[in-house]
Amino acid sequence: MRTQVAIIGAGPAGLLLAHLLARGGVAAIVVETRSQQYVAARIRAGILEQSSVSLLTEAGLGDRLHAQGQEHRGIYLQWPGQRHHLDFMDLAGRSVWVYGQTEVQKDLVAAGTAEVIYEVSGTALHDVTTDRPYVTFTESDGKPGRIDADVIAGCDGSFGPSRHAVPSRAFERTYPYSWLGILAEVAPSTDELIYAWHPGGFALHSMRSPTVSRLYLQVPNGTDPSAWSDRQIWDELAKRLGHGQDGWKLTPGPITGKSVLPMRSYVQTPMRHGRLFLAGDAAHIVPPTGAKGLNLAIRDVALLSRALVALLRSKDPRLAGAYSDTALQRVWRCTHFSWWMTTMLHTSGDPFDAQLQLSQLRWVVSSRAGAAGLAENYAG
Ligand code: RFL
Ligand code: PHB
Repeated sequence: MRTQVAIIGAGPAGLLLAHLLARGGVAAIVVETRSQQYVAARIRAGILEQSSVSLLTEAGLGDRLHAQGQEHRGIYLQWPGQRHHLDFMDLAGRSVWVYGQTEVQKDLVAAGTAEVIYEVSGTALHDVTTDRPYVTFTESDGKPGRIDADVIAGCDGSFGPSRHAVPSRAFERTYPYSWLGILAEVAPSTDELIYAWHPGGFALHSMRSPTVSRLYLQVPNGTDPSAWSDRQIWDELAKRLGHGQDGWKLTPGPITGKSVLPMRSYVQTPMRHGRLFLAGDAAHIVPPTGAKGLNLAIRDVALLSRALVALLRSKDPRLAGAYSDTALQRVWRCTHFSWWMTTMLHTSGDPFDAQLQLSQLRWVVSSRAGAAGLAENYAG
């Protein structure tokens, strides 16, 4: 097979890149190890920042988002005895939207613009420093496959082969805690997300729709999700989120999904090697506290699609040459913000750290500059 851009990975980065390239008149083929159903059902991110919503809307992918997504003006930040609302519209002139990654993925599949070969194995990249790179793989029926292209886009997440094909420097931070996340068939007990500092550990009340809640608890690394009964999870969430505080109640409901998510910051530089370009989780991972992972992936492919259209249609290499440096500026901003939110809100067991965190939280909610800094970063 021959195409202009061979894309590895049909997550949000890969499918959106194929969609934007098609709109720009550039052909692409995507290869993906998992099935279409598996990719569409993976429960991951839930918050889109304003710039992601604008980009998806301009790309013709905004109909369901605007009909079913929930626009939020801000978030609540809290610690025992205190809950404060940060109004992003007022502080930064921007809002955020609750719309699950699964929904973005469904919209991309429904658009039907991407040609995807699902359930491949043994994906390998070849000759990436030449003008004729190619990708080989084995199709689900055992037949060998090969895509010859002008460019390869590595959108294969943190476990894919693309990042290993870039001789690069990696910057990394691991954290001594994970998140236990649940999905529950119950109306959210809050109108906007609650980020809670608590001496027993961080908790987050998020949501997916008016009838589905998504909640998280800070837990030690290596926690087995089945070690927590549903009852224990709801009790711990109630404690950390302040059930009873000023009359607020957390309503429990049936838990339909439970998983543990490790926390990591990772940035690989550069994001390009010859004719191979990395985008999304293939190049960087952020801990989910700042809700940035999916938004960064969307931002990368917005830049990359413009660069590849210029390179392949107008033979103009300038944007492609600038891609890695331009993308990394925003990657590092989000890496810092995600690290800052994470270290401000997760307890380490050290009483000195706890006092610094509480002091910082008081400053963020009481200083317009502090609140605006958080709002500008969170809302994108
Ligand atoms: P994805 O979504 O991981 O997609 C990469 C795709 O590449 C495929 N792949 C291959 N295909 C072909 N050949 C190979 N050898 C391949 N190896 C892998 C994979 O099957 C997959 O389909 O990366 P992408 O597109 O860059 O999108 C990034 C986002 O998915 C990610 O940043 C966020 O979901 C991060 N994230 C979360 N972010 C949040 O803001 N809030 C969350 O609650 C949240 N939860 C999560 C998450 C990431 C998770 N992962 C990756 C472990 C929960 C999890 C479990
Ligand atoms: C989610 O809804 O999954 C979510 C929301 C905000 C975050 C992280 C995850 O910071």
